[in-house]
Amino acid sequence: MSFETISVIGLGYIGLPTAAAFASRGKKVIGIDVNQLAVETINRGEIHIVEPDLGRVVKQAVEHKFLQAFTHPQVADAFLIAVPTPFKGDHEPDMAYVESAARSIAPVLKKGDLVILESTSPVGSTEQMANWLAEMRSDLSFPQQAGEQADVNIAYCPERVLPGQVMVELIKNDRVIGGMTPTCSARASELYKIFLEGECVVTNSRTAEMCKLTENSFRDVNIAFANELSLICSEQNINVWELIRLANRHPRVNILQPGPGVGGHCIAVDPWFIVAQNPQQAQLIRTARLVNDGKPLWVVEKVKAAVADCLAATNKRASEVTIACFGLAFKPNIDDLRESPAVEIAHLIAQWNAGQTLAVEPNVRKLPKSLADSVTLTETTDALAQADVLVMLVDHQQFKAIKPEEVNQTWIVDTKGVWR
Ligand code: SAJ
Repeated sequence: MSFETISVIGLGYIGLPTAAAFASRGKKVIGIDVNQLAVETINRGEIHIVEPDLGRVVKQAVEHKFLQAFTHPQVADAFLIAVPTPFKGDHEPDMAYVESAARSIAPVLKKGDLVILESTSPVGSTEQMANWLAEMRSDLSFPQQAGEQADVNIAYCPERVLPGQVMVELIKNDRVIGGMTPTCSARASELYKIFLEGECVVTNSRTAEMCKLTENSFRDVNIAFANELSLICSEQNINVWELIRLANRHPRVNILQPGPGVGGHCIAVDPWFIVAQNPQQAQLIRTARLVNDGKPLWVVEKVKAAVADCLAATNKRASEVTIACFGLAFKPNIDDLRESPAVEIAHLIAQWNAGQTLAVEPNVRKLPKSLADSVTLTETTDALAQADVLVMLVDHQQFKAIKPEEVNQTWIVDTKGVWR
């Protein structure tokens, strides 16, 4: 059976691009989000999130009536759930949004439908979702009860797109398809092939769930290695950037780059899902998280030491020392400040600093709430002219273009190796 109408539940960073990708292939797409404002924005052909090229694709899709957003589920042939899975308490995954999305579509499900979970989730979540659906619809059969004969097919298919390149990676990346049965996988592959140029690689739902968590944990562990090296090199008075460049000349060594910490909504979160389910076994994954989460505090200590040196070497009082933070985004060349270690560091510096704290962030026009009262958003040239202590936090292209002769400060804390 082909998919006439596709419904995407959760119109955020993953759901909206996915909805737009199906709509751009001429499919009727129903987007569902509990956020009334997001629904209204999308139905005007506009977007409520920042992602290159997304605005254009959504505008076209809405204008040609292929994409329409609602706050409540409607009948469709396929449902993709792409709602957030944050953590709660002691880094336990919070599945409340997935449960509420699953329960909300249950009443409109019909025989022949396909339900896909895309949200990053702990192992076993797809089976759990299938149980919630079965609980609410005893008139339909599900794969855990009827296997290949199920009325409704269910699969786990994680996204793996890189923020900033979503519209390209969504189409080009290979896709892991974890059906609860081979038929579930076949139908899910058929669905993604509507827009996918990459390959559909088929497995079961538990392996697919673990695969997503593994990908981001792999990156977190590797970044932690680089961050730990930066701490060791600081003690040993070795330039970590040069060290990594040299070590990476080895044909089987490829060390990532240290930084102010790990931000974003995935890499700093997903490894905890593995740790929560496997506290005894996941020693390395837990330690990597702690190393990366500890980096902002280490940077702040370096800034305090630089200010102390500045005070010792000049006649200034603490209240006369100006600190400038370069970059607030969670990674280079984006405007996304959420879960950013740079914002955390700027906040901690501003709370501690008796003098002025400046921030330069070429990609935003307004500071986030946590900095609004204590930090002044400044242009690069003004910050370079006014600050006593410079703190490099994000290697945006604009900062890499600053010429060495424009930087005259003695006290520099450079977490990205821009001002080597
Ligand atoms: N970072 C470093 N050093 C590096 C690379 C990154 O400190 O060498 C930092 C960044 O500055 C940032 C954080 O890590 O703070 C995460 O950035 P990222 O570019 O590694 O990843 P995200 O969070 O933008 O996207 C990741 C991607 N996962 C992998 O590369 C394995 C993406 O493919 C996933 O789809 C996404 O998480 C997700 O949604 O899960």
